[in-house]
Amino acid sequence: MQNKTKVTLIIFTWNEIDGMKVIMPQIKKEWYDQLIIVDGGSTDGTIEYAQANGYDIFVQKERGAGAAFLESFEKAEGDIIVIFSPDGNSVPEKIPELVAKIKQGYDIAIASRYLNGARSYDDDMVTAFGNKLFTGLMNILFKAGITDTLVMFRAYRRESLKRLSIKTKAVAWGTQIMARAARMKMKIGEIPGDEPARIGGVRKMNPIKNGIVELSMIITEFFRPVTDIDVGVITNHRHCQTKREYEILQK
Ligand SMILES: Nc1nc2c(ncn2[C@@H]2O[C@H](COP(=O)(O)OP(=O)(O)OP(=O)(O)O)[C@@H](O)[C@H]2O)c(=O)[nH]1
Ligand SMILES: [Mg+2]
Repeated sequence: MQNKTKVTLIIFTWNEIDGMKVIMPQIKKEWYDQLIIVDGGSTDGTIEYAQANGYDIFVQKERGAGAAFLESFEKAEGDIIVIFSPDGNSVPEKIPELVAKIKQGYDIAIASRYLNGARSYDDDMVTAFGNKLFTGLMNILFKAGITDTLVMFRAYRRESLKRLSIKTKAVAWGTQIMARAARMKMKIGEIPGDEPARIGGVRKMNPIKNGIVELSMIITEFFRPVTDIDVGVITNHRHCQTKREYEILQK
């Protein structure tokens, strides 16, 4: 049997019926091997729409975007995992581009809204400033070398993601991933990806509340002592067996 790289597409929904109707038909079946929709408890027909169209949807047991990630990650069988939002903010055609980036050897591929002329049509002054601030912090504190730390539209090599031992149920789950991946010197790549405006529904994200959670996640991860998460098999397929080796890698 051929060893084909499998792709799991994970879609986050929470009352996104308007976006779903427009975006889901644009997602081509040949782009993925497994599609999982994780729902936050929609009451607007999102669940019924998904079921009527044969999509595999489940309602998360615990609250929080981080819980949505953890519960869907548990079900993911693919070698490559793509996280997608069907609210209009993620461009479906970028899915195969992100997958291709992982196949090139990256552990994480980001659809950056600020790379090479890409832009967000959903940003306001507060979110534009927040993105700059948090990306700057990630680059200074973790040497992440990226242009967009907050976008959820990313692809991951599953084995690399597993090594990060993500446990948080909070909204800043993506930041915990970036901080740990950068600290481990994982190979993080980006492609430019415009963020079109949201289609219908309401924004779930509260910029101020989220900002506080994101900031505390960055600080917590920065001061987290070196543990077994950081040592062990380090990315780029390099091995790092001791804390000392890990510290050398950080320099
Ligand atoms: N399953 C699940 N999905 C969620 C949750 N919170 C948000 N989502 C979905 O995740 C995607 C991204 O949501 P957010 O990152 O919170 O941002 P947003 O509400 O889209 O806000 P804007 O993009 O700024 O308009 C959307 O498809 C949401 O419906 C949650 O707790 N559980
Ligand atoms: Mg959105």
